[in-house]
Amino acid sequence: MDAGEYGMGLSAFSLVPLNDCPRNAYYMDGVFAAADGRPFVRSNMICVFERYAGEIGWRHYDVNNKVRESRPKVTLVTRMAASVGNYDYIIDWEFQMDGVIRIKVGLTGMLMVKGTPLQNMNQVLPHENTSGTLVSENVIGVLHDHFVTFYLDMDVDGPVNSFVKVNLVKEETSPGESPRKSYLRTKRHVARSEREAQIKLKLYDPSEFHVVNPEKKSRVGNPSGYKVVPGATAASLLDINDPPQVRGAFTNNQGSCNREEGHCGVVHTRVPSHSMPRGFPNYAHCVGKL
Ligand SMILES: [Cu+2]
Repeated sequence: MDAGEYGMGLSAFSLVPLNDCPRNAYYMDGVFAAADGRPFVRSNMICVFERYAGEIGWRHYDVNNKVRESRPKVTLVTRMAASVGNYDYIIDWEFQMDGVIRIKVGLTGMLMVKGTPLQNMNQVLPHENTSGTLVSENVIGVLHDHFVTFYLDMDVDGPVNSFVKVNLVKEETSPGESPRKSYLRTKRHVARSEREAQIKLKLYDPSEFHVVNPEKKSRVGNPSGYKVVPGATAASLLDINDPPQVRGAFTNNQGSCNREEGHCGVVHTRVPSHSMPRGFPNYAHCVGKL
């Protein structure tokens, strides 16, 4: 939507102090370009705040030595809200003290609905496709999906970054080798092409996705990098040649990298329309540069 017909940034409007963000938030204005190129300001476009939600940042209890330590979790949050038609997208970037960066997309506003003569679900004929469920008399919440995509230029410790798929695989022991039948090991694969960097998530073929700088090593020789962790994701069920799918081909995979443009990454989230998300259950994450 950022570069599409609506414009996520252009659809962003002023936040409501105290209601959209907590009372310790600092608000920042946004500068936009009008159709004639002139700049104009919208106030309170982004809020920045520290969140202390009573959660644990780190803790450990050493049973043997009876040593107990705990750190509170304090997170720096930046938030904006884009009102695109009937929907309001709330986009949070969270920066944790342990280095984790979390992107959350919340969806609120008004439901996507259509009118119907139906007043109760008991009036639906056995094989009738209503394209959703009644949310009120004569109103159907229409089944559809939202895919949210992010592009990030990671530049981890410099511009020379690699995208690494770390596949978790099952190894089987030889007969008599061990009472164990199987164990886990990792297989690293550095993507050499955009095609190799495409991600299709599979529950029984799990992978981690790392963006590393192979030229910057830690004291013990590991490359510096970030792990990209997909949140709630969904694959498109449409036929790959269906016109909406051709137009939205970025949903063919759950992640990808673009070598020429020097950035990469999508992982999508799907939001069924008639079940309004509570809070921020839907996450989108990003992958970095090849
Ligand atoms: Cu929708």
